[in-house]
Order: sequence, then structure tokens, then C-alpha cells
Amino acid sequence: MNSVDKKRFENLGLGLVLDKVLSGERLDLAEGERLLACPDPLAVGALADHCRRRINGRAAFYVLNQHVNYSNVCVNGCAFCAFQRREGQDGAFALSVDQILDKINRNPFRPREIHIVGGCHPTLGLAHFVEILRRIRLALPEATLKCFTAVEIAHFARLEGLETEEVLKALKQAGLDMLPGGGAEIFDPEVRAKICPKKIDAQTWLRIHGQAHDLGIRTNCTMLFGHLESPRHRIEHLDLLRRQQDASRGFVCFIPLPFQTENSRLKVEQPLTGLEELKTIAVSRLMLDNIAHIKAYWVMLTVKQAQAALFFGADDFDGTVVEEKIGHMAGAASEQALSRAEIEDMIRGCGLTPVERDSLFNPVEGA
Ligand code: V47
Repeated sequence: MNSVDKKRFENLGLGLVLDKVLSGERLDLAEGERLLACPDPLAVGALADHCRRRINGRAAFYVLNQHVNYSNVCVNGCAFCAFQRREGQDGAFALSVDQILDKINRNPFRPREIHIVGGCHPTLGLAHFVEILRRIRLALPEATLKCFTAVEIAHFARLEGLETEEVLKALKQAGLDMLPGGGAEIFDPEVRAKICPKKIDAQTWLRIHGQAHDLGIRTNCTMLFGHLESPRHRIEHLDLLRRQQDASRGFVCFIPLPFQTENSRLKVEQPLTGLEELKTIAVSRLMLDNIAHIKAYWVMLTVKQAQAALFFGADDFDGTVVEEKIGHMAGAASEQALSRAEIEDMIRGCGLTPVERDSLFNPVEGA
């Protein structure tokens, strides 16, 4: 950053924040809030880009992955969710293990990562999920199985009368490698009471991720934003993730999820602007100094906005996905799937270097 930049940040009242970012010092909550309130999103983006390049250079990562939803039947009924159905309701589905395997076998390429999530189904027990993992592990021994959010883990435990740690151990034994980051939503209890009153609370979500980390199961983390939460709630959410990471060191990647507004009971007065999305991604990069990767999840952002996000702190483009339901049922305007060539072209089109990765961000040899 040159002296012109320094003046720009001083004029915005962010001179000290600039100094802290340049020297790698941790930002506090008030500084995070000031960045979110900054009227110059490009300045915040430039700061996040500086940070992103220090950690990840010019690389933009992607993975050959496939998403599979085993069921949309859910007992939680969160107000923001357009994916869920009650049992027996029109559009409700629950796939058999064979149907899940069939989806994976019909994929024209061999995915390196399988991402499986579903609703909190009222009757599907742990044995079903153990069987899903075993069968996929046999079919794709080299793939990372990134399956079941902390919310599902808590649900399986409740159904079976087990501790969440026992559920994690049983799933790990069946082949589970990682947990995806979903279900975090916004940690603030008052907002949670309005948007997802039946879902596990922040402490339970964080505890399950900590337990997973202690068992050697790495996890991702998310934040759903652009609904009822205030800027302070976003910063507090990031701070809780940062504290958990200090304690258990197992988060691989953070995924900011802008709320998709269609087909849900949750009505927002002021939908997010594109620049606010980018500024929130940038502030995430700046606050989460102990999480190496920020994902520009093109499904929720659109591919063009995901390209822009690569200059606002994000370093990962997610992947091929193959079939996506949660965002698209809520009106996401993105494609269903991308090919490796499309992802690489988009990254190169931004002047960045595409790097195919595995789930832990190790570059794939010979890709
Ligand atoms: O848990 C639900 C969110 C999550 C909406 O770990 C919504 O690598 C926006 O967690 N608008 C699922 N978001 C997606 C998710 C994810 C995606 C990609 C990669 C990874 C990873 C994780 O989506 C849910 C919820 O937080 N969500 N409805 C909506 N209308």
C-alpha cells in the first residue's frame, strides 16, 4: 500500500485499521463494524485483497465436487428455508442409498469431494447415514466425504439417544472425512429465535465443530447474511468463529451465504446490494485472521459476483457442484453446475491462476 492509499484510509477514519492489517495484527469488533459501515466498499475490498494475496497469492482454488441432498424433509421449519418440506407434503423427497449412489455413478467425472446434506428427517436413523457413507467410500475410495452439518449431527444424536461425539465417531468410522459449514446461520440468539427457532443454538453448533476438530474431522463454517441481522450481529458471528478456531484449529474455509429471498416465509425489507455482499465478504477476510480460505460460493453469489469476490478477499470458487437445490429453490440465479473448463476460464478471465484442490486445499498433482 503506498502513501496515496494511506491518505485514503486516513480520510475514511481507517488509518489505524490499515496499519493493523499491514502488520498482521488482529482487528477488534469495533473495527470490524467500522469497516462494514465504511462508505467506500472499494477501499475495504483493497484491504481484503491485500490480505488475501498475502495468504493465497494469485491462486483461485476450485474442487471437482458433487452435492447430493438425501432428503428435504425437515422437522425444523426455519423461516428462511425454501428447500424444506414436511413429511408427506407436495415436493417432499427422501432418496434411498441406491438412488444416492446412482446420482454419483451417473456423474461424467470422478468427483474428488462429495458434499451431502439434508433436512432433519423425523425417522431416518444413524444406520442409514452409516450405510450411505460406507457405500460411497467403496465406490469412491479416494474422494473426501464432506457430509452432514452440525445441525444434522445433533438431530441424529437426539433420534438415537446418543451424545453428538458418539455420532461423530460412528460416522467417522464409516468413512466421514469432513463436516460442511451449514446451519450456522447467524449466531445471535434473538435473530435465531425469529429465523430458525427450532435449530440448535450457537453454543451447540460451535461445540459440535470443536468435537469434530478434536476427533480429527476438519470442518467448514458459514454465515447466512442479508435477512434480519444487524452489522453488529455479522461481526459478532465472525468473532465467535474466530474464537472457536483459536480453540480447536479445525476450520478449513469460511463461506459467506447471502440470503436468497424467494419462496420463503422470511420477508426482508431491504435486499442486499451487490456491493454490500462484496463488502461483507471483504470484512470476513479481514476479521477471520486464523481461517486461511474464504469461499466465493458462486451458487448463491452468481458466477459474475463470485468473480468480483475474488478481488474482495475470497480465494476459492467452490467447484463443479453438479446439482444444487437449497439456493435454487430460494431463487438463486446461478447455473446448476459448472465444468472444470468453465471454472478455469472464469478464473483466468479475472487474471488469477486456477488451482485445482482437494477438500483441504492441497493442490491436485498433475491437474
Ligand atoms: O445451512 C438455506 C443456507 C446452507 C438459504 O461447507 C441459504 O463447503 C441463502 O452450507 N439463502 C447450505 N442461504 C449451504 C452450505 C454450504 C454451501 C457450499 C459449501 C459449503 C461447505 C457449505 O445454506 C444452509 C443455510 O445456512 N441457506 N436457505 C437461502 N434462502
